[in-house]
Amino acid sequence: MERERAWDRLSLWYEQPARRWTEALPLGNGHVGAMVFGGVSRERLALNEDTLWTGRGPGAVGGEDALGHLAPLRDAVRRGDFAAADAEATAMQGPYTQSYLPLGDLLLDVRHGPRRESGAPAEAPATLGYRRGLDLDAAIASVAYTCSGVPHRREAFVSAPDGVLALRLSAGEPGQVSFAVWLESALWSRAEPLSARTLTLRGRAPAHADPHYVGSGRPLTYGEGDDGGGMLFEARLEVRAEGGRATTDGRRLLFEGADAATLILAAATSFQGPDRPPHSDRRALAGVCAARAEVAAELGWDELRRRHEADHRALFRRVWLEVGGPAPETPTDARLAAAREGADDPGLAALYFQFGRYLMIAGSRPGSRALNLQGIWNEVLLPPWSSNYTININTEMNYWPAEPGALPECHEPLLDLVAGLRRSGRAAARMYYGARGWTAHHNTDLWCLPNPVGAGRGSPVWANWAMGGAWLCQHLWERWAFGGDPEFLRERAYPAMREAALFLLDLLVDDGEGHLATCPSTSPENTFRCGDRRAAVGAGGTMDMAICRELFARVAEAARVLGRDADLAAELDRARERLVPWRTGRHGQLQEWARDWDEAEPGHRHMSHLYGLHPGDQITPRGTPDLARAARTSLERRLAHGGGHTGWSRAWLINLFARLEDGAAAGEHVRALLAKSTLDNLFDNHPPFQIDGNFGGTAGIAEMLLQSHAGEISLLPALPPAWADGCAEGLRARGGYALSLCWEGGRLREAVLEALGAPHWAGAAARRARLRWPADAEVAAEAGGAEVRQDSPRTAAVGLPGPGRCVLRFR
Ligand code: FUC
Repeated sequence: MERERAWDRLSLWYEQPARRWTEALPLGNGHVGAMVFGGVSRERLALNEDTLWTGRGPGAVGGEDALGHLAPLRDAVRRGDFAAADAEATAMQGPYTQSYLPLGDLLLDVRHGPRRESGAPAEAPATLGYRRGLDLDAAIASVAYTCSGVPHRREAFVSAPDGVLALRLSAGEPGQVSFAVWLESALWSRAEPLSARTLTLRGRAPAHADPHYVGSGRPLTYGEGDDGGGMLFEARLEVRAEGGRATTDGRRLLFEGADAATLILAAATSFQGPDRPPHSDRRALAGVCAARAEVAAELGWDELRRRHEADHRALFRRVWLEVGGPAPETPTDARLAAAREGADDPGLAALYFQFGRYLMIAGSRPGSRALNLQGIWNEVLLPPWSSNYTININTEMNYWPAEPGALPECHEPLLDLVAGLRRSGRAAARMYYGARGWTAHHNTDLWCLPNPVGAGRGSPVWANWAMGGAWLCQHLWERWAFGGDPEFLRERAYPAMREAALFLLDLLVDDGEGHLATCPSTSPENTFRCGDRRAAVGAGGTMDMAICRELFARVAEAARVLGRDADLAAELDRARERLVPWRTGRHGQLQEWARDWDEAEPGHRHMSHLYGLHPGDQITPRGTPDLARAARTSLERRLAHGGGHTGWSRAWLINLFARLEDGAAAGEHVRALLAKSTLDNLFDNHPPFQIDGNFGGTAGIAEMLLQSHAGEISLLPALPPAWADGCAEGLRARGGYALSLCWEGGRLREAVLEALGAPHWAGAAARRARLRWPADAEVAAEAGGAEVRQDSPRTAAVGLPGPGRCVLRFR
């Protein structure tokens, strides 16, 4: 299936500079993030560093009085006094999370044409042919225009191999690059030139932030002195101009008449990991930034760029997706505007998919922090929901595309977050529930805060949900299911999953009818009606049960694979059998709670009770047709009442309909995501900007093309009619496979199944996969030693002799 891949067409581009942050274009290496505005005379790169958060270090988990409320809460639930249960839950709450911060801005005043008298006002220069863009394949943002007959060009990237932001200014004629550059931050900080070519910004973050929604009069509090609390941060800029003159005015660096200039910026903080307070050694921090910036400056632009592109492409080029024809010569904002008017642009969906993969590479790399609500890009001091990790859907959604999108390395930061929560969450399990194991609630932060937040004032409908850790364990399992690394299963996945399961065993109570039910239990973030009241807290909510069922089964399976803990595996099997079963309510819907209560908000954005359909795998159209039908009824009810109104909610719908194998509905929700919940720079709009919808949408598109959760690899399970022709290459499937698919006129033409060298399966004499395709077909295989046995008009068993590939053609 060798066809030309037009990587150079994978760009976002615009004919005007960004007027606001959500029009600027994101760069990043997991640690340092930058939003490039592309102004002609004033350029702004808004900067972030992934560890720059408020807080003094890991805090106390609270919960000193929580246990005293647990028995009364459970009593109240048993009595059906849900108002009392909510009140007891509220009384259990501990402190809020800390907040992710912006670092500051790299600013340039660029002069075009002859030098003005000093003090003369800057005029907006007339430009021709302005174009700015983000090349997703090179991970380079660029600005190009002609001014007074001279072409000017700027390019920027954030390099993972060299750990710096690099920006180059050049012009089509010698001596035409003149500019002033400086650094600013809204945090306590000081910017200072160290020479005519070096600038530093040194600052300190607040020791504490209240979330914006608490409405505190003084939300940010600074501590005293460099060791009195609050993260230290530093940015160092090195400029290497070619030709011309370099000076400083004490605040800015000034360059006059250069041929070109390369700017290198390194940034770091005093973060030492989630378990320790930040250090207070300014000199060490300065040393880190100086070394990084100077080494990179020595390498020079061409070499930095070469290394950066090679590093990025090694990840990005694993997957190619083309739907519809080649990209039109239309700026991205104009394509979006047309989509908002109802145009169907499947190519824009493909671009959105690759943008999602780009954002994952730019925002999440081994050793970096996990992607938060805004990835690593945040420009405001008090961001929405603290730009934290909301783990009752949003953070998990961020990582849905990591494995199918062939970016397992980028999954690592989330798995590190789980490891941190396992350490911090043991205290929360003990203090709040008297339980073994570890737990985390609905959100967390840089410091791996594990407790229910709300400080006695929050709503239990979000705060008192203790399943965050258990949901995150799904990611450990998925890493194993896709990657097949037994050492990972043994050393990292199993120990954390096992302890999370112990916590759940201790959270379960008898529901009075012989079933085991989590208590307290909420269904994020919907309330139920009972009488004339709304309430949040009950026992055995549908999502909780789905998560318990999933985790218990996986821990038991892992124990058997590893030959360990036979007694625990048996106990988990028994407990799983006793969990409150799936229930169908009077509307034919999958019940959201153990009882058939009405939802206070039937159009609620969360689809919590559908966890078993997606991201879980317990509900499938062929395996559990009745449940799949009930899930569809629930979805339709949500939609009939306005569901899907936030970006991430819409993105979840794409995945859910893909799992129901309904390509037409999935395609409609992709269109709605683009039309209603996407900003001009393709960032997801909650509103406001929140990045989960980008990743959820990306995962949903992958899920429409390839699924592997139901014991078989399903090709084009939910192809929308409007995506008649296309090609997807390199998507990954569970069991350690990469798939390439080509279709025409809505029919699959060719599939290539490649067995990857996953350690667990590589040793096996043969790899066996079961394939399913959408329409009746006759398969002609070009097997290269593979054994293909078609056993129905739509399925075949494929055996590959170890790693290798096999090509299937469909007639
Ligand atoms: C959950 C959602 C909100 C928002 C917030 C960050 O509380 O219900 O819509 O995404 O997280």
